[in-house]
Amino acid sequence: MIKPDGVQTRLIPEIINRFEEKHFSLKGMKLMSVERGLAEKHYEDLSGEHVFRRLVDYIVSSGPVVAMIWEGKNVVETVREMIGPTRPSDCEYATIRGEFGIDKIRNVIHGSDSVEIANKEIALWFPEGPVHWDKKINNYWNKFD
Ligand code: IDP
Ligand code: MG
Repeated sequence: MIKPDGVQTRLIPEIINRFEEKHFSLKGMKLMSVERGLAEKHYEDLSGEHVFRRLVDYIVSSGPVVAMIWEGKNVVETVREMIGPTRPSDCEYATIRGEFGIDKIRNVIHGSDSVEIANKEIALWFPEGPVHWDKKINNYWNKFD
């Protein structure tokens, strides 16, 4: 999920490009304002932490986010590596947060921790489900030449 600061600083194409260059496949994407209930559910593991209220306020009131579903080999682990650690100043430069993150709250992007959590987050953010590509498209897309 590209966080509000990532959208505000015009990083949508940069981030999509990085994942497409890794040959991951986009299976869902939407620009959306986040309702408080959704933000609270998304970050419920942090509900006991001091940062929870600030984080939820940030997500619901700082502009839209881009929710995405990406598929590919080791996608969850690789995307976490491409994003970098939570605090941008702890990141290697060549990571998304290392290059573009401002601080711990405004750290550009959320990535799921594990495949299990990714599936839960997909159900939460995309109740309509991912886009299913018809495999035949790969054979037919150029028949209109
Ligand atoms: P992650 O996004 O690197 O997985 P989590 O520990 O899951 O980090 O925390 C979720 C988000 O909550 C972080 O991306 C960050 O924006 C925010 N956050 C976590 N801990 C702090 C903190 O101590 N100060 C400010 N923001 C925090
Ligand atoms: Mg996390």
